[in-house]
Amino acid sequence: MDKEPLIYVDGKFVDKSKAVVSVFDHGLLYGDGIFEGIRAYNGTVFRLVDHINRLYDSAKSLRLKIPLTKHEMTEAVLETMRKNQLRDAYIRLVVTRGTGDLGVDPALCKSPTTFIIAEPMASILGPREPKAMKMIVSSYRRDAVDATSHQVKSLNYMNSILAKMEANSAGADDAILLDHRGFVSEASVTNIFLVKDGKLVTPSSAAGILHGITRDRIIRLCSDLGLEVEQRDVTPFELTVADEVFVVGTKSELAAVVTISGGKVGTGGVGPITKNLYQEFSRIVQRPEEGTPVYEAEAESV
Ligand code: PXG
Repeated sequence: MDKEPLIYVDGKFVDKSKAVVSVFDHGLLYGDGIFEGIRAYNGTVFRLVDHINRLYDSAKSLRLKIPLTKHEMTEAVLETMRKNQLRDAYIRLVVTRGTGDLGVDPALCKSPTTFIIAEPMASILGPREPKAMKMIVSSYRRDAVDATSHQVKSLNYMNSILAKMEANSAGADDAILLDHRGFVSEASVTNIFLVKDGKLVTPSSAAGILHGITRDRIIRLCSDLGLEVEQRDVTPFELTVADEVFVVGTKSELAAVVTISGGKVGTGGVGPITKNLYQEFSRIVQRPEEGTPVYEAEAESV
């Protein structure tokens, strides 16, 4: 049998078939935990520092005490990449509240469970065109900022899952969610941008969005390219009259939205600004200075 992938579980590397957590883990019983989805491109973990900082912010907001320092967590991620000899990968880093009893009280959980999975994954970015997606506007509203807000990257994804199922039933690729006020928030696992008259607009944190690391990098890219980006409330009307709409996230990278609830976005094809940002972003992710090197020889040469 081929060698199994190695998974980091609470400080040890174990075979995939033996990587398990307790049925009493509150991450499973109550969704009480946090995670990060991270990508590595050609031996560099893209914006690892940002992901680690966001993880610790999520932990702080839930008063979850991660038993590792940021430095130790960074090393654990890099070591998981090395143990599996990966260069282009998707990394899932999860910290749960740990095992407790059959009650919701986190105070009864002894210590957090940490696991890290790294799997080979090639980028879909390239010199040509982004993927074209058909979206719907979900009938489910994004969780409110004073509820299970997506500003915390928690293990509670039911809101996104319901929207995704609705998209599946409608034959669409994904769903855009509105916030409780009726403004556009984000898609199930991506942040959203629209282009109108050469300017970009993206929902601000008032809409309860996750502060996406890809979103952040795209905003900086736009500023480098001299493109204006407004972060503010976005109405559903604005989506219907946008010239271009695109979504961004670690796993999906950058994808064009060509229809929304059956209506064409702009001319119904991939717009020029979306295409340009996609091509620029495909170059950015390959740069060593955009992340943390996995292998020593590369660390020395940077
Ligand atoms: N919004 C939400 C709600 C997310 O979960 C993003 C935006 C994009 O953020 P980043 O930092 O990745 O640019 C996410 C991303 C997946 C997957 O399979 C992605 C996420 C969570 C779960 C699954 O693509 N998070």
